[in-house]
Formats: sequence, C-alpha cells, structure tokens
Amino acid sequence: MPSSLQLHRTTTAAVDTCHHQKQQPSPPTTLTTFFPLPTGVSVPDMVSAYHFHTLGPNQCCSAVVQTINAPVETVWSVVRRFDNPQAYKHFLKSCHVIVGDGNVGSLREVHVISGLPAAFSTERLEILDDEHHVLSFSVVGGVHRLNNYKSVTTLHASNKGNGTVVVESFVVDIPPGNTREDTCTFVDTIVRCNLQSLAQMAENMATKNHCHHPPKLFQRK
Ligand code: A8S
Repeated sequence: MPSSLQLHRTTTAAVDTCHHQKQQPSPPTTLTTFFPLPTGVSVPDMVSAYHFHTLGPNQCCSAVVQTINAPVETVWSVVRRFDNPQAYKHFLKSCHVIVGDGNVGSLREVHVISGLPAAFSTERLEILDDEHHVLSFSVVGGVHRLNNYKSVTTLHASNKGNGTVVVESFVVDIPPGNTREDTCTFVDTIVRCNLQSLAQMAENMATKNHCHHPPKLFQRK
C-alpha cells in the first residue's frame, strides 16, 4: 500500500457534504473563499462567519456538525481546555503545553496513539473566545501528513438552551500522493470521532450535574 492516509471508516454517514468537490477548478495561484457547512444546517450568522476559509489550490476543507444534549457552558468547559484535548480526543495519548499558559498564541505538542500515519503534532491556539464559544487552532509542525491544518470549532445553543450544536470546520493541504476525497474522509473521520466522544462526555457531565437526589441506597423507604 502506498504511504497514504488510512483510517478505518465508521459506519455512520458523514454529516458533511464535502462541498469542496463542487468547487470550480482554479488557476494555481488563486485563493478561494470557501464555506463548508452542509446546506440545511442553520447556525446563527455570528457562528457561520467563523467558518469561511481561504483555500489555496492544493487544499481542501470540510465541516462536521454534532448535536449534544448538554448546555453550551458544559460543552465549552471541555472544548476550551487547549491544554487537555486528550480528555475527549481519543486518538491522542498525551499533550504538553510547550509555550504559553493556554491563551491565544500558546503552543502544545500532542502525541498520537499508534496505528495512525503520524507521531506528533505541534499546534498553536489561534482563537479562544469565551463569550462567543469559538476555539481555533492550527498545526504548525510535527511528524504527520496534515500540513497547514487549521480548524475552527464553534458552539451554539439549541433546544431552548438545553442543547448544543457544535460545528467544526477545517482546512488542510492535500498530501502528495493523496486525493482531495481521501484527505477529507480521513480528517472528517477523526473530527467526527472527536465530536461524538465530546458529546458522550458532556452528556454525562450534564446528567451528573442535574442529579440532586442522594443515591437510592441512602434514601428512606
Ligand atoms: C484534531 C483534529 C485532527 C488531528 C489530527 C484532524 C492528528 O492529531 C491525528 C492524526 C494525524 O494523522 C494528524 O482536532 C494529527 O485534533 C490524530 C497528528 C495532526
């Protein structure tokens, strides 16, 4: 097998629609502004503004949307921890902040589990907006095939404030020897797994927080 991006495909269908495939071919030096959100997903303008990306000719971009049955603040308390992505990103085995204190400009080094075409990645925190619930980081180094990766994650309230919609979009260089589609599928799969695990974690936290009753064992008959 050529040195390619490989990841087991999950059976869940991609939420994203890979709009990049419909993109017009562009001359090699042109940058295209691109908005990868699936049609039919409605998010506030404030949120969608963050998901416009400028694409180089050899880049692709896509987005994954995940709904979570937990309040935005609960989900945000997990997402905002630039120093602790491995809390919900199960492909990571460790993370160390190497520059900064977890604010914009901080750098972290994450090491990935075995079985992936990668060893580690150095990542810079680009946006951390506690008011609007936006986090963005870019990959600035490491040993992997995702050069110039950049993602933006936004949260917004749904379901009268009890639920959250997470939108995560990304841009990345298409590695030599890989197709646009392979690259997108590979990254979509990682992001989708991360967001599913985020949902599980936040939903657990929300359930625990709302359990004001003592355990059954200690209740009166
Ligand atoms: C994220 C998203 C991604 C992480 C990728 C796409 C990565 O950490 C892994 C495998 C790779 O091949 C590339 O939000 C890289 O973390 C799990 C090391 C960057």
